[in-house]
Amino acid sequence: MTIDHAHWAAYLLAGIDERRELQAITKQINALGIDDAYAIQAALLELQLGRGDSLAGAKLGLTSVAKQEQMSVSEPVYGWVPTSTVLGADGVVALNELIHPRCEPELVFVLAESLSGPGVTANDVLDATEKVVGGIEVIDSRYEAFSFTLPDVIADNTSAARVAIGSDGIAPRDADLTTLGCVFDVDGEITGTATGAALLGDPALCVAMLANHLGKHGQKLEPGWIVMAGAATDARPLSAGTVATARYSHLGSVTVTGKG
Ligand code: 0L1
Ligand code: MG
Repeated sequence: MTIDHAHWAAYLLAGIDERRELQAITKQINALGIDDAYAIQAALLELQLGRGDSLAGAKLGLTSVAKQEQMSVSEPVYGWVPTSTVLGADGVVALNELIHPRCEPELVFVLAESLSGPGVTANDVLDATEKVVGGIEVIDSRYEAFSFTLPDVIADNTSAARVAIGSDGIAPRDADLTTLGCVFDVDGEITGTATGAALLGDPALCVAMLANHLGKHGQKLEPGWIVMAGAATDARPLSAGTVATARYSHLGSVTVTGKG
């Protein structure tokens, strides 16, 4: 079966623009494979870039074993970070622009050099990184009830919606990223704690996997880009008045606030 990538990309973009929950693609066609899902994701990005957005970076999702087991997968998913989705330092999230957002802490690599797979290692990632900062990603699946299969969420750019980036960073070898800790606090309640090792053993390895994935498609990670390594704790709903803070060892804190 031939999948019309442009059609499904426009379908997803309408969900983003109109802040409308969509029926999952796999409820409408039963043969959506991973390669077609990434092709829809690429077509969606092309539409966004075609109307003036630019690329601020890339992201991984499903890099914690817990999240992979929930979805019965053994591979992360990869997506893009359009510049229009990067928040200012205040971390205010306008909820009238989103559908049913959730927030999750992220380790973010800021690259000084390009990374081009195949064969990229965790050490190569550290060599190419200017700094590591803390962040909070806001994910907002375009699908009804945040319910999807793996190909659906890949096509939907891995639910990417917004990201707040911390201002305090460290050089990548100034701390052991596997033991770097995060406490995620939502409205005064600690909802999750994790160390970097929760991300497939090493956050730098996750970034290497992304560079190697892109290499298969003739793409690379570019200098100046931000790269989210994935969330180590569960995402939490972001509602009007919700204040979520990720407190990192070595990296300071990042806060997002839901503005109704
Ligand atoms: O950034 C992420 O980890 C999202 C991965 C896709 C699954 C989800 O939307 O929860
Ligand atoms: Mg994420």
